[in-house]
Amino acid sequence: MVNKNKNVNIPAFINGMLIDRYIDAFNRGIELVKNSNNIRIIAHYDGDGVSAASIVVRLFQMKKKRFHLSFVKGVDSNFVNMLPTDGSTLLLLDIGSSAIDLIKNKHNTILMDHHPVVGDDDDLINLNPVNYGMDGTREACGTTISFLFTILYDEESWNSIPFFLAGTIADRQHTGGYNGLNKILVEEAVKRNLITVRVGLPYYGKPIAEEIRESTEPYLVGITGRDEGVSNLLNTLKIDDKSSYLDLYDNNSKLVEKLNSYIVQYLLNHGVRPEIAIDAVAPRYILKGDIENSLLLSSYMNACGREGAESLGVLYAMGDKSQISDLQNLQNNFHQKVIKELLKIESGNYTSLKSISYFSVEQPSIAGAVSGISVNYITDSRKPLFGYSVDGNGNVKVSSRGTRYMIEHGLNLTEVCKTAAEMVGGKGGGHVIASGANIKSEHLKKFMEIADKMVSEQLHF
Ligand SMILES: [Mn+2]
Repeated sequence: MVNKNKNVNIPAFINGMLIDRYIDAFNRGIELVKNSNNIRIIAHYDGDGVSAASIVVRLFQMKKKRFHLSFVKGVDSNFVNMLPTDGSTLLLLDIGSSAIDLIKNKHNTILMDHHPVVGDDDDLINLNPVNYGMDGTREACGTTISFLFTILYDEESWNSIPFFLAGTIADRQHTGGYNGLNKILVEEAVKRNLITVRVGLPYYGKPIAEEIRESTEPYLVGITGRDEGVSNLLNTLKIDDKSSYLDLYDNNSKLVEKLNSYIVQYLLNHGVRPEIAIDAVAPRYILKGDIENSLLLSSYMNACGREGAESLGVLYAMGDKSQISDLQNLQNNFHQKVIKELLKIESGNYTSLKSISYFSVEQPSIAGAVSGISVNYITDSRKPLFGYSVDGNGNVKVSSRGTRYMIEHGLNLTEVCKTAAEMVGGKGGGHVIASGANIKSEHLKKFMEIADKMVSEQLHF
């Protein structure tokens, strides 16, 4: 294939993946950053946003570029106040697609988001994969685009691959196997010997009892979070609770197979959709460096954002290894809160309407994680799940999650959250599979009723 672009050399492995006007947009973005010495970065505070920021910051560190980085929870007045007014280059990571009309210096703005674009993107350097024929929920997320941007800028950036995996996993892009641009990048990383792949359960080097008890994906109803359930399982299979999955993997493949199939069968027996149950045994990506487990790194990047300490993840990415113990503590803290809420849902602590279910959670930052896991492993596989939290001023933040199975049968949570929120005077939107809304507490019941009605009309099993 002839490469018409003079500034960026499009590597062969990506040939045919990006349409010409997408390559052109990358070109213009790279050119803009090359000529900028003061770069404003605004990133979403979740695992995708923190990883995307880590990736671009690593490039700027290498290129000795001056930058200023902030994280935001959403498009609000805080976000608007952060927008540069001095004409400096603006990078929007995993956020901003719904706010492009608010941006003054569009020609100095590079959008590396994967949420649906609202408004006129004519003057913007729009790198949103959705605008170039890709699926923003499985083929590319904010991290994917940031990573691609940096490797096109300088091939050295391939060494940011751990953060590519961390961010794409945090965004759930890997479920059911990587696709599209994500897949191409992962395959290339394997070819370059930067990562290795092992197919198995998502357990690693810790004692197996601890891994099964603490893992939430897969979440095993009756077992996860409980010592007794875990020891019953291990006794049944005659597995020493102190051995690690890695040990077993290397030394006892028969026992690993037994454990793998037991867990898949267990999930199926507990009403988990087959495609999700089967996906418990999946490719696991092993990194080179201090943190080998890509799932763990992903969990660190997510937890530091959710716990309001994004900079820890970014500093670690910039080479500060002293951050690891703090990241560990944050992750553990976040994870325990999620497990506590999951156990509550397992014991029936949620409301079920005709076509949706909903539950309340104390801390808004864990609502998405809890609904995402519950909808796959605990609650009705035909009902999307809505988690909400109310702050001291009566503001409600809603986080909803569906599954691919529901999407295939008509679910569109973007529409549901947007319309239901607007009908009660609030705001909402996001992905078809994962969306959110901000409303007032007195309208909560009405919002759920509208959402239930809309989902009833959308879903046809
Ligand atoms: Mn994202």
